[in-house]
Amino acid sequence: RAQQGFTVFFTGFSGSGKSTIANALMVKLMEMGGRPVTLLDGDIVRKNLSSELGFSKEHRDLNIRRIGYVASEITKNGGIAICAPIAPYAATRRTVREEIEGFGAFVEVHVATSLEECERRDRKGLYRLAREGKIKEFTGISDPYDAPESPELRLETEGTDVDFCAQQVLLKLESMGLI
Ligand code: GGZ
Repeated sequence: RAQQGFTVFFTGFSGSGKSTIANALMVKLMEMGGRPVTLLDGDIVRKNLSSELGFSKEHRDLNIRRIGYVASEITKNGGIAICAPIAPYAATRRTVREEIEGFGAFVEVHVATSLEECERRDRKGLYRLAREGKIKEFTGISDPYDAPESPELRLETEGTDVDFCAQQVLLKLESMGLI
């Protein structure tokens, strides 16, 4: 019997390392062969699928619902979807989970890099702009983030490298019987 499809859904602050870990995971899953792997990264989705959306609650929810829909189709067809948006609202993540669990597994991974650490790194200079009020509704600074209460996996990224984090996800997928 063909293995069921699944979605790995990363959530965390801007600059937490979601994209980097998601990319490393994608490479590892592709190397294993078998099922097609699709990465729905925050930036890529915002450019190609949600280009008209901003960062109000309504627009973020719509963005996440779109990602969830695409991931559910991939999961339904037996593929692997990797999503990496901030997805700040717990209720919206739950909706997406329910939609996807109708077709396969939903693996929520909290990239738990603290806000302090994300702001200290400030790789893109966005936190500074948010502190200066030049970016409004910035997650963690002037907009909410509901930390997941019971994700399938929580990654503590501080002091660990990307490869180790991606490996933790693979181990979780193995323990769930998905790979
Ligand atoms: C949060 C923002 C904002 C605001 C622009 N709040 O580090 P980045 O740059 O590449 O990741 C962030 C990205 C967030 O988009 P998502 O689609 O993942 O968000 S959500 O799930 O809430 O829909 C950041 C950039 O967009 N960015 N303005 N106000 N992040």
